[in-house]
Amino acid sequence: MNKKRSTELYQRALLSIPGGVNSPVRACRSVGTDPIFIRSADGCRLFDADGNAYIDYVGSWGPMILGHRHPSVIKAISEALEHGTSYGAPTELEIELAELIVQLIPSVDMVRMVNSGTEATMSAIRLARGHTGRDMIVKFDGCYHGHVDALLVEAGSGVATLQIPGSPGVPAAFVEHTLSLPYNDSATVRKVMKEKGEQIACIIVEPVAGNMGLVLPDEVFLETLREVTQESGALLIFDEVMSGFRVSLGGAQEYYGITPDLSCFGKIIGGGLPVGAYGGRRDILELITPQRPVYQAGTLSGNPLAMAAGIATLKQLKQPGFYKGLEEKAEKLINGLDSLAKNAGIPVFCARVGAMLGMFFTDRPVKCFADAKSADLQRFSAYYKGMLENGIYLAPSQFEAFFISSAHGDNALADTLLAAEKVFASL
Ligand code: HOZ
Repeated sequence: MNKKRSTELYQRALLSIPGGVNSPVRACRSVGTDPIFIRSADGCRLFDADGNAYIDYVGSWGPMILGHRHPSVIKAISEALEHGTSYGAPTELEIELAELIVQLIPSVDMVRMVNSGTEATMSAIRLARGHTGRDMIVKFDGCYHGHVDALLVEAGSGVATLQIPGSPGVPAAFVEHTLSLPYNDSATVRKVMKEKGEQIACIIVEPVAGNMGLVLPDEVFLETLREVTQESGALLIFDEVMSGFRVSLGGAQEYYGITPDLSCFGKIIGGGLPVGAYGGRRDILELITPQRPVYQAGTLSGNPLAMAAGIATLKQLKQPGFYKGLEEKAEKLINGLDSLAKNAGIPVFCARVGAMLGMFFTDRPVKCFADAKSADLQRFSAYYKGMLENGIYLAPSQFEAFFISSAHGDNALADTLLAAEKVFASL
């Protein structure tokens, strides 16, 4: 595979951008390769600067549930563009997207738009602290909620990929109110909440963990979180930046039947443009400025192009049968990968919920961060590189999920399984 142009671009990027990238995982360091530079995308395919084509299972890390350049999304952005790009003033588009989210997520009475998932979780934490008058927060090992200082403790995604414990630049005082507990460990959650529950402002969790690879909640974990927060007066925050509108139309909260107090969204609600949002109970959301004093603001929040892309995307997702079709593809792919790996004698642990998928190179079930970290990272690197050589674009880390879109057709799935069979045989 020719990578000449990508290599040149990477060398150039290294001179003006730290690490040559604007987000660390995409630098591909943990898998021992250099990043591929993308020139364009269409449907389920990416095309790089050297003209190579790939079947894409990153989907811009989640947003591209309709595939790239979906006609209705492109049309909506083009129409919004005719009017202007940013006003820093209210528009009808913001109301329309907020109304759609309120309509589709029953726990959300009101929603505030921001520009990224990080902003959403940071603002939701502040709101929970403002609402409860408490400082301490509980998160879970291996969950990643963006690069918020207080949430980088034992975090997943890039922090896990780079195998660093947290980050320099985060003062100890900023994390002294953060407790990080093992995911899916309901007994520890109960114990901690019994001892400290009255000091806890909130529990924040990825209801489907997608930043330590894909780790699903067990039958009682989310229920336990709901129960202990209700008992202690803490708020339950679901970080649905990844799972929202992906595992089902109503997100993980609908799929597992648990109602959080606050939810964070991002990725899909922006249809591929930069959007985040946090929402939930009206009595809590009304504490935000300018109504009441919990401060949060943003110049580009509610950007008209991003709102238009989000509205067009959510309208497509509402079409009858959309998720059924997507799940069928996802099921076919994960079952195929699982049996091909096993036939080749490669132990893997596969998981799927909706159109979110994961595969760990391990012979044991993965239920928490410690399990995820025991996966064979060298084997993952070899798999990643082999798949890329065979035209399959995966997230370059064992600690990330992978995504399928409605644009992944039968041929793309068959080609992916053919590539996987070849690569598994070589591992
Ligand atoms: N942290 C995101 C994935 N969980 C994005 C990584 C990237 O864009 O490089």
